[in-house]
Amino acid sequence: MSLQDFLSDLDKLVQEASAAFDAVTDAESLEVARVRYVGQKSGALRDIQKQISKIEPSDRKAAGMRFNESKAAIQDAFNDCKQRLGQGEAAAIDPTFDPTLPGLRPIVGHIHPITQTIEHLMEIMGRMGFEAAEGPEVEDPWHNFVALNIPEDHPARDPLDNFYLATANQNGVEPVSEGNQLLRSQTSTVQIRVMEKQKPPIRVISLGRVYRPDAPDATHFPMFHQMEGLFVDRHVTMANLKTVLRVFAANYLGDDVAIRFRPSFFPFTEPSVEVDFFWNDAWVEFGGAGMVDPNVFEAVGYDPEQYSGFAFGLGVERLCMRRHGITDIRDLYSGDLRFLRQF
Ligand code: FA5
Repeated sequence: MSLQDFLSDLDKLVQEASAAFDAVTDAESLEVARVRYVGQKSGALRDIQKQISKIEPSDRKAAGMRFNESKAAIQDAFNDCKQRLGQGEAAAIDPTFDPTLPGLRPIVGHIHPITQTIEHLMEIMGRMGFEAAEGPEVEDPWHNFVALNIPEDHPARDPLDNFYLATANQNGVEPVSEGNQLLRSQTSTVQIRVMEKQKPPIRVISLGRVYRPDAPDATHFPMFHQMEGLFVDRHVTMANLKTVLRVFAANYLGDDVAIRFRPSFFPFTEPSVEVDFFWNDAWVEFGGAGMVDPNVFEAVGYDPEQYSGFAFGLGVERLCMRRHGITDIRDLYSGDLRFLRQF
């Protein structure tokens, strides 16, 4: 093939391709023109490139240079056409792409409502000077019962009311006994752990999981969270307890909340009370509280003649549900993202 013929074919192709891209009116005709002229597999440019090998070797360099110029010109015509259609790269990839449609919201994970509640409660109590303390979820009977003034024959230690851990020896699994370790049934265990390590004054809260073999219903779950508070110093009174809980409730639920104590019994506090908050026209029980029993102080080596203190334990799920208007505790643990994404 002569160089002359090759160059005139090349010029014709540039003219033809430019005219074709000029005539394009929509994404579909753009795609047809693209395949025809710049297509990698069988486009016209590709075909003409193959002719270079048939030209006299001395003319091939010139042919190659002109080919590259023509290729750039056709590519420019194609790019101009794409821009003219206002569809950019995406149109060439997918002619059905409509850049004016709203995008898809990316799925971003977020913090579980109970974790959010825990962070909020820590923040409120932190402002009143309560530091966070932690204890293990697998506990021994000393911290879960004995040091909390719950003696060996107390019904609260019944295996039917607790998740005792089974132990095994070479003969197999041994029967569960009340001396075994257990999943803690209350965060009051952390009171003991803190007092064993620190001397008064003490002002701590502990937020964590507890476990009880309660049948699940709208307000009960076998695993739930408690917020334990402990304040020990000289001359601490029940009035201090009520003030701290009222300030807490006002911060968490709002200024219009009222607080009520009802007489109750817990082995580790004397006197003991149930704590109710009045909010949105109803009294709701949130937990228990009281003045630390002298027997508990003795178990951790504090002198009950010198020190007094209060303690409270509130249900975190109950607080979260009340604030957000959640009516069934099971929703929090169903793993249903349609529910969880609301918080
Ligand atoms: C206690 O657990 C005491 N340790 C509280 C306490 C601490 C008293 C310090 C005195 C001093 P009680 O068993 O009542 O108390 O539980 C406290 C709160 O936990 C309840 O009021 C309730 O809000 C929540 N709760 C109890 N059982 C469940 C459950 N199965 N599911 C969800 N929340 C629960």
